[in-house]
Amino acid sequence: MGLVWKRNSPTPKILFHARFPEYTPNDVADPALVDLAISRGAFTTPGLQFNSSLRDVLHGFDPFLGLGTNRTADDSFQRLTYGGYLMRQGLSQSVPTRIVANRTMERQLLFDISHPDAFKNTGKFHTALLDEHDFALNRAAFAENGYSKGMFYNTYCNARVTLADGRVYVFGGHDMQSDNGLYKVNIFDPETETWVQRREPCTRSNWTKDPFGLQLFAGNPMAQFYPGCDPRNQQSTQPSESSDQKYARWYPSAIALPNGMILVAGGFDQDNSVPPDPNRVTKGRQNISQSDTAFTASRVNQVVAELYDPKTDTNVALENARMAFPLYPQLEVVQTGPRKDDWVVCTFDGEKDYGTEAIPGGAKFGIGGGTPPFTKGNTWCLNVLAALKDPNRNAPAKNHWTLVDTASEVRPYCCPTASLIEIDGDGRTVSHKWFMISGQDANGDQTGTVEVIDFADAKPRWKFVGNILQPLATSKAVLLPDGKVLIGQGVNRSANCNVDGRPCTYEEREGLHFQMFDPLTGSITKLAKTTVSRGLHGTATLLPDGSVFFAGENREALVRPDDPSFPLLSSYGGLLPQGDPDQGVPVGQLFFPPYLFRQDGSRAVRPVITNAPEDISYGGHFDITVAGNPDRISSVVMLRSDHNTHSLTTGDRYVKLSFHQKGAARKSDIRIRAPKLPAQAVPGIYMLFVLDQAGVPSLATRVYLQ
Ligand SMILES: [Cu+2]
Repeated sequence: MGLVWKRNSPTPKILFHARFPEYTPNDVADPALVDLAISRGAFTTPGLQFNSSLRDVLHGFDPFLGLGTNRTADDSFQRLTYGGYLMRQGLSQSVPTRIVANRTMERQLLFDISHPDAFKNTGKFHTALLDEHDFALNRAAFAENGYSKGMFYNTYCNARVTLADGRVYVFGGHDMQSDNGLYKVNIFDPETETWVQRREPCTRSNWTKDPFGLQLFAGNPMAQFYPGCDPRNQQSTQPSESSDQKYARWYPSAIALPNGMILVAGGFDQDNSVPPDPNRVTKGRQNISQSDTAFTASRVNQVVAELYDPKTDTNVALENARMAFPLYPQLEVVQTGPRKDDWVVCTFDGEKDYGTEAIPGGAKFGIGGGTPPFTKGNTWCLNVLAALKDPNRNAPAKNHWTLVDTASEVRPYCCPTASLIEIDGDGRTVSHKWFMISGQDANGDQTGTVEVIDFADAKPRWKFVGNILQPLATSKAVLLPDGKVLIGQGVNRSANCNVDGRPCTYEEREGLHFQMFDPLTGSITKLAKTTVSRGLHGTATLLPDGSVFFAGENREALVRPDDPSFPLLSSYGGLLPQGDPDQGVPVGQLFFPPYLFRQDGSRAVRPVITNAPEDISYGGHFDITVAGNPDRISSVVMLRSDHNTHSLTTGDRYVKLSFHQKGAARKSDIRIRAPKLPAQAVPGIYMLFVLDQAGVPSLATRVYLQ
């Protein structure tokens, strides 16, 4: 999720993406059929929710009980829209929910945080206790934002970036069998609250016309696809158009560049060498036929970065600047000199020598693929503009990359970063620190270490800073206006989650304690804890009021299996333990950082920005007015907050600005030096905060930097 701002609205909304943004739960698991045989319902029955859509027991196919014909594992959604490939993980991680009212909602939503119902709640702390009434409390603050607003693709696990004009760029995601990447670039426009029009695939439009293929199968029970719409043909699932990227990807990273373009790096795809296996046999969530192994082995790691130009809605592939990365590589824009074009994009875990794997179209590596063994913690920096202007841009090569340093931890995937830059009164960069926080080490075990590199140093080198409270993967790290980093909701489900050998408690495994990291001192402070666990697919974002909103996660993980507040369900024959692992209840939480409180627990009095410009420009200065004595203001910062997922916080940046009191005549005015170069702060929307001497932030005002 991430913030989206309408031009004349003082507060943003939050754009959510989840699995199947182009469908509702009821679109893929027919509620009538769930009602027909409630004990076999696709939504909440243990073990069965992993399958995809119900078809119809009356017509001979039941994917769950095996009562049908010789194609017992088939179901209509998989066959008609997923090309006959198995739908990995089925519906379990997103769709099942016992909240009936939620089943009609699209999986892509716009959350209006200024709606009076947005944060209404009845004070329940266990997600297992939440019911239809709790859901209804906030419903009016959510608007459907998927298929009904022009989203036709399964864009989950994509790359999402706020463009300089405030629109949201969404690239990639999952296609058939969840492991084929998407070529599609989708753009969300906050002004119209719709998606820029793309071609609707026939798989999707046919599903609207003939849901579950009931008419189709009435005529031909053995039909494999809608007429003229074979989903094994890419043009059926992703009809080509000029805005497509050259390479399809899932789990790519993307970052907004100083020139207004977007760089996409990394991501995986399949090479299409393995077709779906019509004789495939599935059992529960496992595919037990041979084809899955072969299919997984056909995975490719996309090594060609691409540039998206929002002015032309097209992409340029940098064939000349190849580099292999693990899933969701961390990216950072770095200034290299005093001129506008002096910048590079630095990365993490790019490989030094991938030799024979340097094949056109992608470097291949083994089954699983999520944590390639060849990563080294390398920080390579790409001269994007040089690669773009290179006359040999279309010739496969590994040029335009410079190795800066190698960190001591590897941290592939799920390691958040924090980017802090300070600019002096002359517009020079005083420091530009990039932190790597926890994640995974070279053995794939969780680590709690923090390392930093300062790109403003003459020779930037990674340095060890300290440790967070415990080794964690998938932590969410949120930059705050006081320059500290709120860390929360990482998990460590390994046996040795405690470094001291004690058995792990539930709290420790699920990382329920929040913690504050201070980049200035390297210290960590333990904060309040939550009762809601969020792993890989949880996300977090700073709000303009200085609080932090946490949301999301695989729905199956949202209710702890041993939750003591939920009774044993005898209706399932005692199959369920206390708690209900099957009951994904979508729930968000707000965290109020310590700076919002006084020592005695009362709310801190906040400095107030009474006037600030809407637009600011590079190289100049701008004035704001604060209430009261401007001497109380100790810092002025701009925060860029991008759309984050999988703990990737690429694109977020804390920009500390130089300022002075304007003069005796205008006592409440503060004059602020704007960033000098787009490499210090890329063009676009920022939250501007002032902080008083106690470190209490104002509410943010939105500024457009261009
Ligand atoms: Cu994912």
